Order: sequence, then C-alpha cells, then structure tokens
Amino acid sequence: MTSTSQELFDRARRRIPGGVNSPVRAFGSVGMTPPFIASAEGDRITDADGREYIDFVCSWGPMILGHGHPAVRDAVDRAVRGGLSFGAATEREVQMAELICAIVPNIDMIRMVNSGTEAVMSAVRAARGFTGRDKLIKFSGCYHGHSDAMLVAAGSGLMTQGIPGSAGVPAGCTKDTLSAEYNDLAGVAALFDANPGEIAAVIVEPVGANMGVVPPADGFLEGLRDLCDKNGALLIFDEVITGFRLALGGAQEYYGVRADLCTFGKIIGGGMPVGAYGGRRDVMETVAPLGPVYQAGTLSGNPVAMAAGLAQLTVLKNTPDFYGALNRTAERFFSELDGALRDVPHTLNRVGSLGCVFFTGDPVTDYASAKKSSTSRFTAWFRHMLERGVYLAPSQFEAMFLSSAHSEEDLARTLAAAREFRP
Ligand code: HOZ
Repeated sequence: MTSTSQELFDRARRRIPGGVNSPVRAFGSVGMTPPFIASAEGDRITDADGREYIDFVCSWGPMILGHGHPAVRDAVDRAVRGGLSFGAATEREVQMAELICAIVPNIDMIRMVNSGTEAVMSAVRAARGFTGRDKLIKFSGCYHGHSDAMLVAAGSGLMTQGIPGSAGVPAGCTKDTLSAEYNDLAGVAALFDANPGEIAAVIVEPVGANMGVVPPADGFLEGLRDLCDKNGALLIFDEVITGFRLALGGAQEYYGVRADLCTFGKIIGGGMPVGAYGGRRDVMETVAPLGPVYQAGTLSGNPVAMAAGLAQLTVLKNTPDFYGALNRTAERFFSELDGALRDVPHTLNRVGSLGCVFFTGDPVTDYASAKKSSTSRFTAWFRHMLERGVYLAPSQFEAMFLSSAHSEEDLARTLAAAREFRP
C-alpha cells in the first residue's frame, strides 16, 4: 500500500529538485524516501500517515524547548495579529539586540539576517572589510552554509553525499579560502606562515557539528585565538549550532574563549527563519549604513520571527539551571546509549546536549576520522531506530539534539530500541 508520504514525495520530485528543499532531508544516504512531517508537539513529530516519532533532529537544533512551547507559540500568535512584515525598524529588533548583547559574551553589536548562511556570508565580508585582507582559513568538515566561499571541504550535506565542492562555484570565489584540519593547530600556523599579512579571519565551528559531532581538543580554540592575535586576523565562531545550545552564552561561555565575531542561526528564531552576526564594536561599525561593508535584507528582523526568538531566548535565560539540567540529562542519556551499543564497534562523541554515534572503533577528532565511520552500518542503525519510532538525522554526519521536552519515558524507549540493534 502506498503511504501518503510516498505519494507526497512522488509529487514533490516532479516539481522540487530531489523532492526536497534541502538535500539531507531527502533520506538518499539512508536509501529511503522521507516521511513527510505533518505536525510536532513536545519531543514528538507526526508524519502525514499519522506515525509518531521521538524527535532527535529538533529542526536541526533550534527546538531546544521542544516543539510548540507555549511561550513561543503565544508570542507568535500575538505578533501575527500585529502584522507580518513591515520592512521597517521595530521595537522587537531593539529588544533582541539588547538581549543577545546582554547574555552572550563579547557581542557589542549585532545584525539580524534570515539564515545561518547569510550570517556567515555577512560576517566574512565584515572581517574582510575591517582587515582589508581577502584570505580565510576554514576547517575540513566544518559547514558554514552554502555561500560560494564556504563550499570548500564542507561538512553536512556535502559530506553526506561525498561532494568535495559544489558545481557552479567559480574558482575565483574559493581561491581565498584555505583549508586546515580540525584540531590541527600546527596546520593553521603553517597557513599563517605561508600567507603573511593576508589572512582576514579564521572561521570555525567551536564544536564540529556537521561532520557528526567532533569536540575541540584541549587548547585548540585557545590556540586559534593566539594565532589570530599574533597575525592580526579575526577569529569567527560559527555558533549556528552551539549558540544558546551549549550554554546561554554559547561556545564562548562554555569554553571561555573570546571570538571577535560570532554567527548565529535558527535557534535565535525559536524555529522561525532567523540568523545573526555580531561581535566587536569596531568590526561591526564597518557595516552599512555606519560603514562601507554592505549587507541588507527586507525580511531581516521580521516581527514574527523576532517575537518567536525573543520568547525562546527569554525562557532560556529565565529558567534556573536550564543548561545544567539539559546537559546532565544528555550526559546520562548518551552514556547509556554508549552502553546500549557496547557490542557494536562505535565511538560516541558528546558535547553538552549534542551527540553522535560513529560506527568506527577509532577516536573521531577530525574530517578524516569522521569519514572512517561505516555509513552502511549507520544506515542499518538509522532504519532500525526509525522502525521503532525514533527519528534521527538521516545522515551519519549530523548531530543528535536533545531538548528540554525529551521525557524520561521517551529517552528510556529510545535506549530500549538501541539495545535491540544487531547489525
Ligand atoms: N545542513 C542542515 C543541517 N546541518 C540540514 C538542514 C535541512 O536539510 O533541513
């Protein structure tokens, strides 16, 4: 019998490339067609055929309070009644900027955009405009959205599909993007030495979260800070995944390392399409209309998106011990998951409420070691869990996200399903 999801996918494939609006969700790497999601509540999502799943994707991170949190839902309801878009300045944008500057370290000024891709593209432009230099260092397996300059050895969907770089990106757009290996400070130092006075910025995911989850080695982020300082370059933390996830102040707070610029994504929109970049006042003052670095957007600071984001960030800020509690639950859950898979060669990496099971017995510390994971075993794992009502990211190279809505009962059900896995 054909399912509603299958019928929708067949229709979608005729009119949308690959049937999806973002490649990973096509389920191609796990050899399936995707369930189409009809609704979500708390830690559960329901597909078009009425099947319910425990959701560990959480919209790729932003649903840290679970789906349909009443504070976020109410704020959106109220905002919608006041108007959907003005293309003009609003009070909520001021409140959002003030809130983020108050709770995230080292953010003096911030600019709202509409996605993580746009945030990174704009932060890189600001870094280049401020330093007067063109070159960037990024890390293999880190994903910073799909702007041309960032599609070099990128993680996430490119890694999932084994695409080293994207077609359609002129060589000129990536010639100033230099690649280093994650956790390899000597490699970064060598790039600085080979390009004296030319590197505008080092951009890094403070926790690699688009090649699975790869924690920074002790001293790695501090070492990047030192190298940037010694060489007059800016350090950009791409906090699209780690921001408001590891701690209220993101990776800067969690690791105690200062970035010059940070980029944020979907989590600050509470599920609505939002991104932002911000940081040092002197750098942000180069952005138009104050300075010569141009960046703009009609929907930036959209009133409904700001309302959702403000509501979510306010709950995160005002809930006592929110991150302590979430990270403790995650520590216990992921360590039990590790135990549940003890008969299957694997490595479980976890930072805060982000986790990933790699199907290799070797440590995973960078792009090369992440790629050692058996993707066929991941496929078997993914299908096993989906059949038991557990929705994981349909790719080895994405993270599992925990939310405060994950109930003890659903975590126990997930662990019980994991214990039955026999590849
Ligand atoms: N690249 C996204 C996760 N890191 C995937 C988003 C999506 O497919 O919706």
